[in-house]
Amino acid sequence: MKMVSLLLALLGFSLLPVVPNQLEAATIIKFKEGGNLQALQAKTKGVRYLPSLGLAIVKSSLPPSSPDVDFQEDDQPIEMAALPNDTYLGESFHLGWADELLNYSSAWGKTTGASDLVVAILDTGIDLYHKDLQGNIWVNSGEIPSNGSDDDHNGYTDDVTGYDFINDDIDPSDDSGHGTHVAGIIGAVGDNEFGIAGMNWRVSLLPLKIADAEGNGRTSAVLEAIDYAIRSGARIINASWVVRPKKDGMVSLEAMQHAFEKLEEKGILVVAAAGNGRDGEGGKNLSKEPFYPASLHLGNFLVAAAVNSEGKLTPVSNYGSESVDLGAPGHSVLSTYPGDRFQRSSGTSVSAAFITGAAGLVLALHPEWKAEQLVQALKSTARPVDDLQGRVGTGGVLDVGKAVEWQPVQVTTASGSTSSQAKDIPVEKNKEGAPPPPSRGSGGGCSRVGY
Ligand SMILES: [Ca+2]
Ligand SMILES: [Ca+2]
Ligand SMILES: [Ca+2]
Repeated sequence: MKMVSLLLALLGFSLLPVVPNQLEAATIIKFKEGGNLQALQAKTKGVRYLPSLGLAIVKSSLPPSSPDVDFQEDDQPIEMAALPNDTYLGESFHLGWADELLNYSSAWGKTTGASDLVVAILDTGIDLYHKDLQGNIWVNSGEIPSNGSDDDHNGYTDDVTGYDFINDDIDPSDDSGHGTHVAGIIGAVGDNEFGIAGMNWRVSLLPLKIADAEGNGRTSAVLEAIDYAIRSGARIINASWVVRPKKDGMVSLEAMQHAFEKLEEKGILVVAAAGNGRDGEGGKNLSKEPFYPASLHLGNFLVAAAVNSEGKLTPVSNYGSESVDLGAPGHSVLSTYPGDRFQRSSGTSVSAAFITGAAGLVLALHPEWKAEQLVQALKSTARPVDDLQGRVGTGGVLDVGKAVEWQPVQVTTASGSTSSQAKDIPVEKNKEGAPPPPSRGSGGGCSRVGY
């Protein structure tokens, strides 16, 4: 029996293409205003309602046409946006060349982060016990562990350190490495005489597992994670993944767009990876070939392209001045890896983590700021790089040192009172390509997006 299993495993690995979509697919529905949730739950098994989004995930067959349902759509597969390479063991490391490029040593003169700032990492999970992360993992203060009771009434029993939406359990540990690498860039514990320093030496990393060991996830898990993140007080969502494109037909992402719009309403920043070229191909221009969520293009988004140590776009990084905002290191960056290890990794996943880390430092200094100010702070201070002109909206790379010094322009009115320009000037929608634009536009009213 063992021989047969081994043979199948080897065949599966060497001959068959990886089948990415084996996770259980769900149906996503949105309720009408005043829709009757209880009636639906009485008729249908496995309904999980997401109160902050007004959506529900249904993991069984839905009754034919319900009057309470606004829309329904199929689950969509997603994939991680990193390209792992060589493994490093032992020794003490720093983030290396990224320091000079990003100017973050200068930022650290102002702040090294805030331990109560919640950053949600929607990924493959996080190694909760990594010596360089453990001290910065979010703890659900409203939940008493291991008493079999949902003490904070959030719908999840004994969830003390986030949630695993793939296996539906309270252990969002990382069986891949992707999420742990992302987490270390954002917030590996600094000044602890071990490993690396994350951009935030102290922060609250909320692990929300939305993808399996192979980096394959589903949009239904993302929606559950967004609802959880909102209710846990997250200020930033790191999305280092993309929806897997289909060659044929439209892919409906109405529910995901609805969820990201809810985040925008609440002033929660979303940092998304632009995505990487697939199957050995180079990076794509998102203006011609959209990747989601990057191409959703909402006002609370920052989208990251990957650059090398000279600030040049890496060959695999997607780009596009309408959807992608700025470059950040995305080539051979060292960070935490499961089992107290450290590894180098590349891709726009890494770049998104740097942007998230920078936004975290800005929020540590200005905890009252919303996504709108964070977007302006990071975009308007990006350092111009010739190679990025016309390829990302700002034409530049992240400059953390400048970002933490940014202030909204104060406008003096005739009566002599001052007000913040960032708050008083309406957000200009759909302004594209002007480096640096005052804010990101919304996606031109696309309610249904696809490939
Ligand atoms: Ca709970
Ligand atoms: Ca409990
Ligand atoms: Ca450390």
